[in-house]
Amino acid sequence: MTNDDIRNQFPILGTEVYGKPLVYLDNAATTQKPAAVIEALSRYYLTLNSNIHRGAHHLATEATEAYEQVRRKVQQYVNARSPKEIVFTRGTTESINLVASTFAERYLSEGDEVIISGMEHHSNIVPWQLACHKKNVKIRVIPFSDSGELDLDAYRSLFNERTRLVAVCHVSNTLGTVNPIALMAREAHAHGAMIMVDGAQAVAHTAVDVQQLGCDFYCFSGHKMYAPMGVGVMYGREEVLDELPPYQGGGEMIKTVTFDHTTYNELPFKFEAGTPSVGDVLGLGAALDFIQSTGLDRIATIESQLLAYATEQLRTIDGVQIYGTATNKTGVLSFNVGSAHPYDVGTLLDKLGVAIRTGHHCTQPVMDRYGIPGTVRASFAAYNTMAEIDTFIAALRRIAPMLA
Ligand code: C6P
Repeated sequence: MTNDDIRNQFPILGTEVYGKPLVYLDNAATTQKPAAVIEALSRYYLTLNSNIHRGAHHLATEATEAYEQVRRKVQQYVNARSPKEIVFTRGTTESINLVASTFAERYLSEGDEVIISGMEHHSNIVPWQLACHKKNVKIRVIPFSDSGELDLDAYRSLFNERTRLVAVCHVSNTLGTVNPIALMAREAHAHGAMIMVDGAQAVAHTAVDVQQLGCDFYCFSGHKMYAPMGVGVMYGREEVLDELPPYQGGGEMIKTVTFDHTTYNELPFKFEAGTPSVGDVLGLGAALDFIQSTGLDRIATIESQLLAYATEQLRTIDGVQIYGTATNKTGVLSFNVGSAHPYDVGTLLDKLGVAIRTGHHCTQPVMDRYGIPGTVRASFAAYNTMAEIDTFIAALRRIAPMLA
């Protein structure tokens, strides 16, 4: 496996921490950024900075065109039918809040039900609680097995005539499980419900075709796919988005305003109130170029090789317990070392230059399911190497006896 050509595009990977080369294995939290993305950001502020969709001048026209071009790139990347279906947000969290709030207003009433899964990130639990609480709507939860796979029989049994929506992650940020979205979408539609997919952990690791998946909404963040922080996407089917009320009011989302009445702009602008983060959107465009020039297939192959090797190596360390062993997994590896607190493991790994995440990973119900306070989580990206896995495993081997 050679990926020097990928690695060399990421300036930060040359960093040293505590005098040791950085081994960055916290990619599910956020990926590092290739030089092309950083350059796209600074190019915007150096040469193009202006507000979009409203200026009559050259810079504003150029910036607007560049921004709308990224929308078309995203449309192609997820195979949406139209750029009108791509709404720029600040990230997955804002995308899901947008869907939950507007969907509830338009489609939910007292006694209705929404299905989520037991492995959701808090971002795909709390917005539904907020929306459902207001309308007296019940939330039902799909359980999952010890290996971290959703119980699909239980899923089928949760539907009834009051089910309006399923909200589920494509990939679990804690367990790495890839959920069978196409199948789950068929089931939801057969029961007259819609489906919203949290794609935060999927979109940089596996091909996403919203039409093939059959989802009504698909939400993701730029910063987990090599793009800057501060930009995300809410894909929604045009027919559904047309039916939804606006999320926030302000400039750009209107057609006409009087003190008595406002008419709303067409899609997707109806959902993009105020000045967007134009530079970050352009950075997202550069990140998509990076992914496409590298090849998503190649990225997925590298990450699955890293996952297989790291899993095999981890299993050779006494007392290690892995959480999430689904057959269909992406490069996320959650584990504990004996009864050591995950935070202690993380702190010691950090001192040896290895960056991983510890804690509940914003999935407290997953921790409750296993009866643990948290896990240590290593997560991989296309620039990681087998040598880095060796460093990580050697560091763990060194600290394991200290924690026993
Ligand atoms: N997970 C992690 O370390 P934002 O913060 O809006 O970009 O993404 C929220 C989010 C939603 N869904 C899933 C499945 C996620 O993994 C995340 C973010 C990070 O796992 C930070 S908690």
